[in-house]
Amino acid sequence: MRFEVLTLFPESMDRMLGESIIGRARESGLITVQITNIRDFSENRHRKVDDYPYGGGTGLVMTPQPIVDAWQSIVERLGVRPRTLFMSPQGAVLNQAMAERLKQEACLILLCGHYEGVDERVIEEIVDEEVSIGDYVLTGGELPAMVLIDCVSRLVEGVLASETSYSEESHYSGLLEYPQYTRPPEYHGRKVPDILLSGHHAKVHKWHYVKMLERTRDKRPDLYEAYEMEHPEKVLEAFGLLPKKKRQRKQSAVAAAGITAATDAAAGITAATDAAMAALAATDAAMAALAFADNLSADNGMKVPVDTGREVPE
Ligand code: 6GU
Repeated sequence: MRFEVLTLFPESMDRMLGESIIGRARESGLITVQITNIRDFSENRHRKVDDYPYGGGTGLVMTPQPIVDAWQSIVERLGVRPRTLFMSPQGAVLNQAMAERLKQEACLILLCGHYEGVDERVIEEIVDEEVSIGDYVLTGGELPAMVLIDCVSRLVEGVLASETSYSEESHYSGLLEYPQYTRPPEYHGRKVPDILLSGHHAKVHKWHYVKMLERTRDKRPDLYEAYEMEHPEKVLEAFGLLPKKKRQRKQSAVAAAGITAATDAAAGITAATDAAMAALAATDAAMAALAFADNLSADNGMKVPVDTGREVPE
């Protein structure tokens, strides 16, 4: 994959992108990052690239000529017109899904603005998409471009050590990562959880998954809610709240919905009123499931916060 960067600050970007995993990926040819200095294309005799804004106001605006000519030189060199992104706080915010989509491109041009912005006609003429990296304002698009290059490059096959390494982790699956430990087994009195030293792979795997769920629920309830909607059974199973297969088959769809609502409430996710409404539809099943949830979370030692003060309406 190829990244063509248009910037006024080529040196610092090149240095940062020469290190670590991305640096190695560039050396091995898995990715190419070529950086073009916009100033080199200025037709102004002082190599000026900015000017005062029409209509007044503070700050300077990048003029269109050097940017569009620099961009044109890339298009001519490549013989194609790559998708052109403008790094801007006005863009859609980069996330893992966007990174997956951008990975499909053979080449991306990343335009980094500076000062108070770029002349609007540049955006009209060459930009396909504006991309932000979050809801805050930075002084330029260089750091965001590096964030994007890092985030997309690590999805390119061969860039990470093993092919599975990104698919297993974090935002890829919609969950945060489980806590990691290395030697020593005890540090400043803090012990590595016994289960990780047990060598019991199935148990370790289950522990990892439960920790991912717990962490996501505690740190990023927004991500957790989305994950839970997509994989309700996996979540219930991991917390030991899924009834045995046989029993489940006998239950009607309504009763199953009641169980889901009740166990959600037991995990402290759904607002009590919502749960109560859902539970009303299948009170018996909900009561049974709550008792079941109570029992299990009491004896399996897992941290499922159970809302014991809650009343299930008759
Ligand atoms: Cl892409 N550019 C600037 N200047 N500020 C930002 C940003 C981009 N994303 C978040 N803040």
